[in-house]
Amino acid sequence: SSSKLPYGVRAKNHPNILVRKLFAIAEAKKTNVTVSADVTTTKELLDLADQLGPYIAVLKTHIDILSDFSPETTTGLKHLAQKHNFLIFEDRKFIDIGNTVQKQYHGGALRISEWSHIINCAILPGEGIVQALTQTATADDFPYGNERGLLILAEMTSKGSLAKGEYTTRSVDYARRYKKFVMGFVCNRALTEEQSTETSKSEDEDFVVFTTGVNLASAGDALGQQYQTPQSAVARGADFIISGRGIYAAPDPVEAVKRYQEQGWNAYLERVGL
Ligand code: BMP
Repeated sequence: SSSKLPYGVRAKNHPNILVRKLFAIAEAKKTNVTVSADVTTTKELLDLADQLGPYIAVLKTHIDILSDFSPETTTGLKHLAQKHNFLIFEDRKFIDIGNTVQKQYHGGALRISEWSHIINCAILPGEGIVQALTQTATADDFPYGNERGLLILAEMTSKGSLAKGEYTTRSVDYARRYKKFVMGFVCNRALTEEQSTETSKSEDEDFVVFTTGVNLASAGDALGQQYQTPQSAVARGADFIISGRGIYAAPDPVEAVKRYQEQGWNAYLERVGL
């Protein structure tokens, strides 16, 4: 399966231009780390992005937790993404009818389509949510064309998560149906062998796996979060490991991100046999 192939090979063959860019960044910077920058002021967010930028492939935001969000927040983020060569992933988890999510994604108060390369959605509403977001991002008048992608939230890390079974299988079905915009999944393992009666794996299929809940120092939190190490996440199929508090809440976040980078990268080299 594609998870045994080096990022560079996957970059070369991939039909999606944003995925090519993502793999190229990983290869160039030797990192598969996504930092989940869950801080609550613009200054903290931009400082973190500037400090950690050299060691990460992707910066994940929850833009609605900032107490002082303004256009300066996203101008700053875009500038730092260019300076350090990383992508931005707004973890908005769209979950509504198609007509609503189109307006939440493109335009609105947060203007997410303008600054976030990667977005995600849950498929609780059914296939229509993926269809609607794909329609917006592939329209002739959509200004950011090939530089945007969608991850389907196919599983969750929290205790008792209901994102399993048929929900997860359907996530794979919809990804296969809307490959033009869907670049992969947020999930806890490789889903490439997931098969339903409706869709089956195609030869050229190469979905990207982002895994959250990565932490070297803790097994979980008091609110149901469940952690694993970079090594175990990558061995189970993560192409990109997402860590929040393990990095930004460490005594020295730069020292911490370098540790996650090294461990995530070594686990990747081991998985692909390099
Ligand atoms: P932390 O590493 O501090 O536990 O943060 C995890 C991040 O990943 C949070 O931003 C959370 O919203 C997100 N996340 C998660 O923890 N589990 C999931 O299943 C999906 C997520 O997006």
